[in-house]
Amino acid sequence: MYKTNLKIEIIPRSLKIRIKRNSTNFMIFEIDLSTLIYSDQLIQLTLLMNSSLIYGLGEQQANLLRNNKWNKITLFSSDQAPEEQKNLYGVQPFYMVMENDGYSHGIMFLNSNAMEFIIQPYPAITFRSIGGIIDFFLFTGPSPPDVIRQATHFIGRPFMVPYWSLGFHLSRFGYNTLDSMNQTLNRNLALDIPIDVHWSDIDAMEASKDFTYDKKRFRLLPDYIKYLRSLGMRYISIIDAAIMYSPSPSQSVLDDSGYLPFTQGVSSDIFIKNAYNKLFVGRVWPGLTVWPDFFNPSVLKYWGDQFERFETQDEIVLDGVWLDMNEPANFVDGSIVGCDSKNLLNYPPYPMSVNGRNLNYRTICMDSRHNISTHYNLHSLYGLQQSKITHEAIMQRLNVGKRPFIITRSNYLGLGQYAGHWSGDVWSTYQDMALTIPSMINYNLYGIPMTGSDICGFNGNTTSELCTRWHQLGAFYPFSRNHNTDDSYDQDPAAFLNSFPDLVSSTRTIFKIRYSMLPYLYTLFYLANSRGDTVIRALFFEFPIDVNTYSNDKQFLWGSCLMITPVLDRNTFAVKAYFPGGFGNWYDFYNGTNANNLRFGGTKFLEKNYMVLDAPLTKINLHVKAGCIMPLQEPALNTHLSLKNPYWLLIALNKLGEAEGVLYIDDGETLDHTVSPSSLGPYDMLHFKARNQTLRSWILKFDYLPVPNEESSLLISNVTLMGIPRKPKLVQFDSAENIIKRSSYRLDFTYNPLTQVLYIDKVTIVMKYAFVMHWIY
Ligand code: MIG
Repeated sequence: MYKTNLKIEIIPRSLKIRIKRNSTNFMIFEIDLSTLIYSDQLIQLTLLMNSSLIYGLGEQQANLLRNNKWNKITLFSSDQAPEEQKNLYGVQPFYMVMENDGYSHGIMFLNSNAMEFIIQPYPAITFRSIGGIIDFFLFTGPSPPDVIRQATHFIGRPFMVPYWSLGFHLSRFGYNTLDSMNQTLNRNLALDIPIDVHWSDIDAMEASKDFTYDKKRFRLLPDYIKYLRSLGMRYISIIDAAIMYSPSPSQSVLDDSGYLPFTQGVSSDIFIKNAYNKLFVGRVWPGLTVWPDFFNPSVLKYWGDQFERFETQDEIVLDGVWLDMNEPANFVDGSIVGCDSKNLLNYPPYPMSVNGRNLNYRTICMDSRHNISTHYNLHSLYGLQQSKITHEAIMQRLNVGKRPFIITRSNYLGLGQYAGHWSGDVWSTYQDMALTIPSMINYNLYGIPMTGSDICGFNGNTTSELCTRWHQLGAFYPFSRNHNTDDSYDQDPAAFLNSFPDLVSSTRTIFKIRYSMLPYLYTLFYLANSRGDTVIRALFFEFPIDVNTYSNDKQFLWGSCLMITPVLDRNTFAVKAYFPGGFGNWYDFYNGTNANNLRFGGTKFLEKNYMVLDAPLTKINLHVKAGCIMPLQEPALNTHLSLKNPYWLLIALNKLGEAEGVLYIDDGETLDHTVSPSSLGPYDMLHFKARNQTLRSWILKFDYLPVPNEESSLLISNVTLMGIPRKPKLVQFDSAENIIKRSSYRLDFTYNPLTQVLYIDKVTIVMKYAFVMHWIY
């Protein structure tokens, strides 16, 4: 708590405490301690507030601005496909409040038991938990980005993603054979769809057992992984939390003929126990199962051993790990013989309802035992702890010196340090597609910017049109993966070639655009990792004094520079868009026209910064904010190839003729130097600034070149300036040290008077040296 920002008032002759913001006198909350409940298995606390603009509290499927009409939000990790008002896979007891004047604060309840938040129209919020202590934190901002920087400073900043993980991911449950997996990849590559990562699901395992692959149906998987790598691509496999229970006939720990992930877990004694100190046995995909206790100090070695054996003996070399079923999910309620009914852990005195069921529904009994406590206390931390152990095991044992890449379903505060999250089993519906936007925005508020949803939906069959729109939206998920359930039709882009070729062309186009924007996206991830910035932002985040933005969750931003306005409805070819800061504040990404001038193009102009934009089936609307310089790069079929291409600068001048931006570059995989002091990866940090008809670069740091000692391995080949009012007489390049020594020369350019865009597209600028460029009227 930044105490100096706050005033604490103790109301005389009462037990009321008021916390106010000094500068505005805004009451952040009032607690009446006489209403407090503080017992062993029930804690309750109410904060009276002065604003009902509440965001966060996950994981739920909901609109961005939380409904405050007695809205009861339960948090408890559950294997529950997204549905509104249900508690889902993750637990994020954090919310942000917009005050007045654009100020904001964040509140975090650091409690791991099953809990409820009740948002009331007073406004007020009641927090209830069935265990633990009251440990809550206030982050005073005052701007929304400040709140998140403070919160992630406290819970841990997001891990630095490998560059390749920002490419397109192709996956499905139910390839069933390596042939079909391979064919799916090849038919998409043949259509020039960029792909970086191919994933396999539990159907590639032998009888759904972790750390195995089916040696018949996926016999050549090790070779396939080599093939992917030869194309510059990567491979990721699912790992389920539960391990098959398979005691060997001899019952001897020296007998390693059985299923080693089980027998080794027994010999190192790392599985969760029941209340009688025997193995806790439930049932998941492989049949009877046990669960590793990721809180046991011996589990790190055990877990690392499994990955290492999979890699060295089976030659399954993973570039990343996909952690599923780690709520933990179970096909039966509790153990195979149920849960003991006569105890206060399985049946607590305050019977908190979890999606209308009791706590043990389809998970493990609350009285089961971990090394450090009962499952009752640790349930919602299981996915976090598994991610942390997986992160450490991979880093120490397999990818030494490289960034681990983990995507997990269950999660808790602080997860962002170790892993990203996908939103689970969304349905192939427009409704679910639309609600992936608030999901993604919220995970950025929780410090987990590497997030996204299954493109085209997981459950149910998608339609061609929905899937076209979903690829357009999904191209702007930080974690961009097409994934599908095993009993639905194929939904990879190439599957639509004959039935709906528009999907293929639209997807190709939009993913080329995504790939061209990866240097910008990667820089955002660097800023998230180094200082807690968000990657995906709601409009209100950047325009907090504009109340029109407060409930907008149909549009979103990449950083502060790119606004994305997807079509979220069927049979809809125009979309109403809000332009925060006014039309003049935004340029059309595709042709560079300032939105103020778009009315001349026949677009319907509405009042108050709203406009109806054309949105034909193959187009998603994108706008660049005036004042921004976005670093781009010529796209390619994957990031291994695109990283060899020259960079482009997209410059959107504001009314004063100014713009700026930064670019972060490194090798894309070395452990991040900002978080891990032990690694010293070299990187480049460039700052670009345009003003007074001059573009300048500053080299803040430059010690990385893709090809060592080869200066031409980092070049800018293209500069596009939006908002140039008339044709310049000449464009001149100056550089004290650039490749053409002490020279000043004229550059070729073209100018489009209709769009007012200046294209300088035949340059060769060596990024290593500062440069200056003038356009002269
Ligand atoms: O019981 O591994 O959310 O992405 O394809 C379902 C099969 C288990 C749920 C995951 C989904 C995955 C599926 N899994």
